[in-house]
Amino acid sequence: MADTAFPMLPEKLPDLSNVARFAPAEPKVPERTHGQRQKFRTIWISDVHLGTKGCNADLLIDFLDHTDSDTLYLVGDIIDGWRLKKKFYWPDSHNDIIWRILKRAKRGTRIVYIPGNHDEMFRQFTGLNFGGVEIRRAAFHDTADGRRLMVLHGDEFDTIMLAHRWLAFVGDALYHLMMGLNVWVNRARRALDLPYWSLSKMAKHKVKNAVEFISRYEEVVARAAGERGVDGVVCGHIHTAEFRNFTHDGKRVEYWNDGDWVEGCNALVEHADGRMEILHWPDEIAKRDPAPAGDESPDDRPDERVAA
Ligand SMILES: [Mn+2]
Repeated sequence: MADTAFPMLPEKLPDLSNVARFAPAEPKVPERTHGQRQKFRTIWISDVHLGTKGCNADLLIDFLDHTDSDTLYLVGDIIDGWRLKKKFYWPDSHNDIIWRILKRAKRGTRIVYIPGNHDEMFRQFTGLNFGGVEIRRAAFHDTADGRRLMVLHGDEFDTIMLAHRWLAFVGDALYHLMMGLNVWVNRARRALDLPYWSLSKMAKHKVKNAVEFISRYEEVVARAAGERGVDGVVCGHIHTAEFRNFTHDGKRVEYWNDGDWVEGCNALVEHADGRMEILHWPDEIAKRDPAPAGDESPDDRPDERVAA
């Protein structure tokens, strides 16, 4: 019976049955029912990378419990099938996220899932609807103030797929290491009568390339949107939340990247009037009013005081 539900699932895939055939069990982390949810017209999130240790599941659960929207776009790399194929890692909190997304669909949120390159195995289901989740290759979104935005993951615009921001940081650490190493390399070269050769210069060049890659990626995506005649584009993929204005044939083209839930913990939202905003969720948590007395007041938690 189970197989007939997903007849096209290739056998080589990791067992995603607990994701696909989601059981209506209660989540491990109960949904917060108190307090008002922040209501948006639209929410875009991407690059969650469920199935990896890097995924910031707790923050995303907090986000999902404090927000609501008419439409939710899942802009790709929600589940990291690449990693799951190598090693199955699926803590309860990751299931809790799937549970919350499907619960939203049941509550009436329109959910559009655009698989990315890490969850490309779901692309074969393009056009289908699973539990209220529409699977699309790309989508067009009309904002409340009449702008038409193209929504896609964005991996179709890079060829090397190594544009993640952490690469720049790894590059930076390597650069410093190499600056130290450079001294010794050139001392040795001098002793051997060889000309000076800059190891650090080469490393610096690589870091600069990573930064240039992001900038070039944004231009390429915006140009593609301009060529399609839309007012803007929403994408993810490079783990760098950003808003930029471009011009194509004298017409304004907006570039929006909704960031990620690995390092940035960003979501892109559209307010009721069409105004869009990139949220950095840790900042939103910090802005929150302290919990009402009696609910989570420290006096009620002697254990924590001892621990502190
Ligand atoms: Mn990606």
